[in-house]
Amino acid sequence: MAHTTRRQFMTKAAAATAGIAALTLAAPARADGHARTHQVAIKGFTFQPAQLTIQAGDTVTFVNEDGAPHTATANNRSFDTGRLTRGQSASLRFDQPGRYAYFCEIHPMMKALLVVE
Ligand SMILES: [Cu+2]
Repeated sequence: MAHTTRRQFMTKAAAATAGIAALTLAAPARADGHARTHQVAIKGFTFQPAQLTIQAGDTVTFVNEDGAPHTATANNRSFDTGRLTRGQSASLRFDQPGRYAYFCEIHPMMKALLVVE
């Protein structure tokens, strides 16, 4: 069992404004009850994998393995891990299908894509 910490990164009002329920813990999980947790490593100033496809209801844990601080921030601001220093992680659940391009706010050349099916 992975030891992940769930953190609320946006208020419900902010999430509603963004048109998503991705960070609402009360939202239903996948119908089959087998929501998974995926991991994206942030290392070498890259997101690995650079493209990840998950199912709605799944959780993604972003782990910063670099010495430099990073964020994983949606281009449309629908999600944001906030600043992660070395060894820190943030777990976000995605309930709304879509293609979410994201980047690092500190190093905007760092880009990746999350696809929620
Ligand atoms: Cu960065």
